[in-house]
Amino acid sequence: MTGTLGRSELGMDEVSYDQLRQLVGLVDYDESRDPFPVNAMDAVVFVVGNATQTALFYQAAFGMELVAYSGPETGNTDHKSFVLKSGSARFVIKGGVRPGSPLLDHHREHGDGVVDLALAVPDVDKCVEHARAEGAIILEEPNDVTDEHGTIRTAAIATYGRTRHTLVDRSRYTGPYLPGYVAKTGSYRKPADAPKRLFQAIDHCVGNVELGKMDYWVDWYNRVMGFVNMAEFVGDDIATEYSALMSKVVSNGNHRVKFPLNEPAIAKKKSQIDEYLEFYGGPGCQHIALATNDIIATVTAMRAAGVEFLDIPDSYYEDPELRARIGEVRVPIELLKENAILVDRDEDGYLLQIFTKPIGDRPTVFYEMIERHGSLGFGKGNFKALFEAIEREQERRGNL
Ligand code: TYF
Ligand code: FE
Repeated sequence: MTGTLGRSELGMDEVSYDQLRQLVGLVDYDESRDPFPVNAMDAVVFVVGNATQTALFYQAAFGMELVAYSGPETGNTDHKSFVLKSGSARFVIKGGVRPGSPLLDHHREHGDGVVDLALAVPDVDKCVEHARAEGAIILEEPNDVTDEHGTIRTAAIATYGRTRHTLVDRSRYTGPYLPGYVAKTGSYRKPADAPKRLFQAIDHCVGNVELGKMDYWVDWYNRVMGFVNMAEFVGDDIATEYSALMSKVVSNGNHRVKFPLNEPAIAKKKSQIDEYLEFYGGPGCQHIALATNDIIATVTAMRAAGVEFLDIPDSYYEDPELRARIGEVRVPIELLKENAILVDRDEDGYLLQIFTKPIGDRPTVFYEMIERHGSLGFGKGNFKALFEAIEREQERRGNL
């Protein structure tokens, strides 16, 4: 049920509703009683040390398409900003130009990272009024921004760390991104045999918060944004046994937007979440999961471009218990093994997933590629193998 949501709000101009349902695991829900209706992610906004080169990385290694730009040539003397798309997913990459740019201060403190998980909403004012009543920090009051392409209404609220949620209503706007941006295609040329896209949508964005703060932020998303708790979580048991983290997942009503939240747990080893908090300089976005309908093609192209993924030991694939539990999946298990792709099955179906190593200089942000076939989960059956693989990397960095 799409309710009153329009095509573009759901990202349907690029990817159909039925495709999205499969890709990110949508469920039906009654939108009429939602105090804070959210349509989709509008964009993931990054601040990086070199936006010019990072924008090339996302074109060459993630197959994204450059669509818009703002910078000194367009009258924005403070920073450069590149807008990239893949299906319904939009990334915005910003880097400071002038030495006095606030983005450079942010980068000095946090390194490359996510500053904004922007949300497409049908009614910015309704969301802000609800958020205010629930005590959220309003960073930017609702306001219209207009140019020759129409009007965008935006506002912004603060979430964990220095991360924000900008709320965007672009229903009266036809420009390439926001006022101040010009349409731009890159000089990058992808290989002739490259797939059309390597991913179609953003599946989930994960936040790392401080020890003891996970439940605070789960409650915050419940109250401020009307998000619901999803079934999957990493509790005390898994935390002490092998993960050294606790995790719960909140999502909007139809699961289009899903935010897992992690906190470190006291365990035998130093938590990967503590490593993140130390190197990011506080809470922030840890990983973004990108939905693909052909994970083999996606991973093949990304590997060819030099992206490194976590190594998974052969024993994972040779485990007879895994083989029995997984049954038949789209890809032969030998091919999964060759590519280090993980597989999990639950009552609704199965999923294939793989994780990159941290993509920047600091051991902070990484990516997950996910191919869903009915499963609405996050790969609970893989947590042990995954966390062991992450810890091996942590050890190689000298941070375990
Ligand atoms: O998003 C998830 O829940 C999965 C598993 O530090 C996961 O991708 C959870 C925590 C973590 C890394 C991966
Ligand atoms: Fe994930």
